[in-house]
Amino acid sequence: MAAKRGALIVLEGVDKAGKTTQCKMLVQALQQSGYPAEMMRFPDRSTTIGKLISAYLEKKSELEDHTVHLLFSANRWEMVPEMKRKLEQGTTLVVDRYAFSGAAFTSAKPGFSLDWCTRSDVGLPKPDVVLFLQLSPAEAASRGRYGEERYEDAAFQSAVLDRFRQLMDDSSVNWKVVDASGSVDDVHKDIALKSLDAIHAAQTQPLGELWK
Ligand code: 2DT
Repeated sequence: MAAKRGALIVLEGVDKAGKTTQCKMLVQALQQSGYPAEMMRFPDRSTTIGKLISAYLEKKSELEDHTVHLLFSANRWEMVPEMKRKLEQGTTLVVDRYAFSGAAFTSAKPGFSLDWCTRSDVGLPKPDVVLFLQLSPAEAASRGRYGEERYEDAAFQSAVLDRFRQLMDDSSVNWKVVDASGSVDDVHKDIALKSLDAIHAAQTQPLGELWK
């Protein structure tokens, strides 16, 4: 019998919500419970495209806004064969940011519609669940100063949060809101429960296509 497929689990949220910490904790907890799991993150800065994106984020280079949007998207598409292979082999993928960050961040820039921003990601592997780590701007601010990378300022982050809210109105995506204001362990417990539901559901459902 073919192995049961793994689940595609995405964590999204504004900066400082704890996405990366929670992705790592989730992968470790899943592995310890006997579920094959691996972490991925977007942008994946290790590829040729990822290096262009990384230089842009570090403000070492300038890129036209549409161009960088399409590079972020291409950086997801280039990983799709590997993602599908792993999922089919039964590995659950825990992904730190995905197309939702792509659409939310670019559409927070002047002159970009959410519709245009989702187009280049239509048909990507559809997450079995998108966990949105919710944190108010005040709580995010209380976690310390933003870093020095592009987009790391309070006004832009609040525009991004508005766009995430719009994306969450789309019921074709399985969004689950996680209150990220609690302790790291409490947030982890919530995420782990929601992820196990997604893993079990994925075993009897084919992988979908995003926004299609
Ligand atoms: P981190 O590496 O700290 O997560 O920051 N972004 C990300 C986009 O603008 N478009 C995208 O498609 C993705 C995945 C969010 C990465 C920064 O890049 C932004 C913050």
